[in-house]
Amino acid sequence: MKICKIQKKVQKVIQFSSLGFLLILLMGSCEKDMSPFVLHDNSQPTVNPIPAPDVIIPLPVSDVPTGKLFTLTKKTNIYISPDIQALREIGHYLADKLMFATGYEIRILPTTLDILPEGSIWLTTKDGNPSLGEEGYELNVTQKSITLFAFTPCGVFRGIQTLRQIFPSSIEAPTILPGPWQIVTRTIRDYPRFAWRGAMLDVARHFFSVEDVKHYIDLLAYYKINVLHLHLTDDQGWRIMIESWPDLAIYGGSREVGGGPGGYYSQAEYADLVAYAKSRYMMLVPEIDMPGHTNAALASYPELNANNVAPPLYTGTHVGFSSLSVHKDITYTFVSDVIKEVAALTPGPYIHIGGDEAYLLSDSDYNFFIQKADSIVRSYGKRMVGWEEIARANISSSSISQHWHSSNLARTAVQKDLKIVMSPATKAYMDMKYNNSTPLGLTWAGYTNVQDAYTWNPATQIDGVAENMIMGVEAPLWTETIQAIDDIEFMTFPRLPGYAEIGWTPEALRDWDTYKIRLGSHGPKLEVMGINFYYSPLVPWGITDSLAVATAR
Ligand code: TNX
Repeated sequence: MKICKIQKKVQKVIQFSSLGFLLILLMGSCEKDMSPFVLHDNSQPTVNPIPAPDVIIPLPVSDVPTGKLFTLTKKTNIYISPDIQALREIGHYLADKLMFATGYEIRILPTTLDILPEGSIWLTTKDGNPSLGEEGYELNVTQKSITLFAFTPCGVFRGIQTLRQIFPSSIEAPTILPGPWQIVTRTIRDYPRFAWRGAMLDVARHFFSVEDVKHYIDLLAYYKINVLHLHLTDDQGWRIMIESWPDLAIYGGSREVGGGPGGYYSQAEYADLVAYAKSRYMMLVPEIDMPGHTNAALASYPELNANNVAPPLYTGTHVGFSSLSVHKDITYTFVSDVIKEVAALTPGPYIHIGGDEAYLLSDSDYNFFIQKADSIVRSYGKRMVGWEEIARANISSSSISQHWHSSNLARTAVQKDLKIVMSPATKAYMDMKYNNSTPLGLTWAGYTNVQDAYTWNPATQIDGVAENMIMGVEAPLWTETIQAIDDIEFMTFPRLPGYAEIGWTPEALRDWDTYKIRLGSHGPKLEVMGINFYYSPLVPWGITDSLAVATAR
């Protein structure tokens, strides 16, 4: 009876937490016909379906709970059809994700059947429904099985992130836990609002290892982010080997902000990152920032300077003091060689050329350079992306302008028929401090708390820039003050899930008051994953299951 009272009390508090859900299941219900979560009341009907705990970020387009439970057991296998490599790999990815906490050796089995053994997970693009699009999926969880349908393997991969999120948080634990591994039965139909849902990482101000970037890719994938924009070069460092200009990386990459040793990616390492991102259905967009933000290049090759004198390496944090020489022929040999090598290593269609804060150049010199860069990028079969300033130049309408600061430049871009990626610094810059006690980050665009980061609509952010001109959203993390993966996690979480939801979920379904509760339910998930996130007081954090993890260790 006592347990029953406690249960009734905690039900309300923890009903949105998947761990809470697990706890309630473990406690059992106090009356036979009473389902978890439903307060017993004589006026209520006695059949009480189990509502699906509302934990998915980004929120799906539709999610209909059906009131039962599916249980993952040691007999569960993953079936795939058709038997193609992409689905096999996704099957293994899912099995790996489920294996650590459950301890089950889940097998990946091709099938041609539509009826599978009880307890199975079926991943399929068979008879895929094109109306789901490239990234959409349908997830059907019944008592007997889980079916994940999509039109493409990418859609299956996105659906797997949803599946991971609806298991108890402890499914993400690195060590074996007892379970039970249950989820509420439901039918989800889901697809994204925007095609471009990005995160940018500045590896130039501080360098981050391949391992760190892969870890970051995994965190982004959990929230269905599909673009990783790597800011590879800046005044403080050049981070990718260019074989035809090797000193860019060897010398130009040898420092970082604060004077540390920096580093760079060999071409093989960069290709490894591209492949890793691809395995998470994420496109890598490389940025070579030009004509400003080029001190590292200018320091490496004297001939790139107007006076043929190389400046020293720079380890401070000022911007706007360096420029390529726009009227020297060698500049375009350099740009062409670099773009050629980067394009050859990058399967995605985009090359980002920066173009921001070129304060040393006149408008006409700037425009001259950007037009040249645009045609060079196109000559290697790619589309140019640049920060919003590029919209001033006369460039091809296949190019993309990334809004960060100026509404006027965004409107100029739209007038020129350029598509826009929305990264308004006042909302989407993850290097802005949460508030005045945030130990890391900058403040030039103001503080951005978790609510500010979530409560804006890309399609109404700028007068005259409507949804049809917007490719999507991207949240940059500039790293002047960010030195380690723990710092990346602290500034990114918990803002990033909000950007992911802005990019994915229909605007009409978004609302801070319900989102913050879902975000709170991700606290236990992030904890179990070991992420160093900021416990924003604006978020009602769920009950953690770190205790369970500690016991297992
Ligand atoms: C502005 S936004 C920059 C970067 C800085 C950032 C710091 C943009 C295109 N340029 O060079 O790192 O502010 O928040």
